[in-house]
Amino acid sequence: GNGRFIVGGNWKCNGTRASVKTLIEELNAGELRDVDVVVAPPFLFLDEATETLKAPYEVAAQNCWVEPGLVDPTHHYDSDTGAFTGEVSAEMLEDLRIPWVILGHSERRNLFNESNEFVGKKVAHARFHGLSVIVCVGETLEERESGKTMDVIFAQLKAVATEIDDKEHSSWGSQVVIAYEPIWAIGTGKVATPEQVQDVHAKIRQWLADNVSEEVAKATRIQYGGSVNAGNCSELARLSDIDGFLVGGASLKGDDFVKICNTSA
Ligand code: G2H
Repeated sequence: GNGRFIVGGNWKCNGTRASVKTLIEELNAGELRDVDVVVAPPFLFLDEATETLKAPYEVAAQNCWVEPGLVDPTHHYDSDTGAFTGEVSAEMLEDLRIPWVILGHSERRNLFNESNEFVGKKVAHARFHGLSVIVCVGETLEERESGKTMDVIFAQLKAVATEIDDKEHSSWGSQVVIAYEPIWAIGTGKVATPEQVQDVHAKIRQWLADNVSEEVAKATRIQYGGSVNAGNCSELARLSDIDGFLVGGASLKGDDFVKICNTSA
């Protein structure tokens, strides 16, 4: 792996006041080794998580807004606040000192029709507001079976790379994490094989070397996401191009999540 192992807990649209309290207590009770951990509760619980989760846990939002028509998302100060009922802006996350945001999760892309271009603009705008980003990429089963996996992923990466200006590229390594999540492995219990994951991760890294820079390619951390659990994480963590996990279902169980976080140590 490259850089420090990083594990994200994507709670998705789960949690009650009571369950969140319990989960945060479980996480605080866990002993983390040498690892970065980013926990992403629904918006309503971000503030509570920020207040009560102890270091080294950091908090992420699961999404944030940017106006799709925005021409240059890196040079507009206040373009994402305003008449956008129901949305939460990158500026608000910055103001609340939420350090991370997950963008381009396949559930956003598929259920809410977020295009590659829109996700790219969101990433650039979030970076503009100083947020670190976990950007998700991945193919459907149909795309994999028709041999289009890397075309799909490269198009998703390109949309991000074109929106971020050159200056930002040097900070990709620490502040832009790529999560490879094959859609057919999400919440299905079907984990991609270690060979499949290593193959895609290595190709993502090569793409970064060819299209961004060698430096960024080396420094960028690439997570695997899709039915990761306490039982299958060790085998995956051994692969050379896996720098962490993005965990959904298993991040709702404190003990399991802490185990997954400590896989690499
Ligand atoms: C993939 C993952 C977390 P799960 O979406 O982003 O979820 O671990 O439940 O497959």
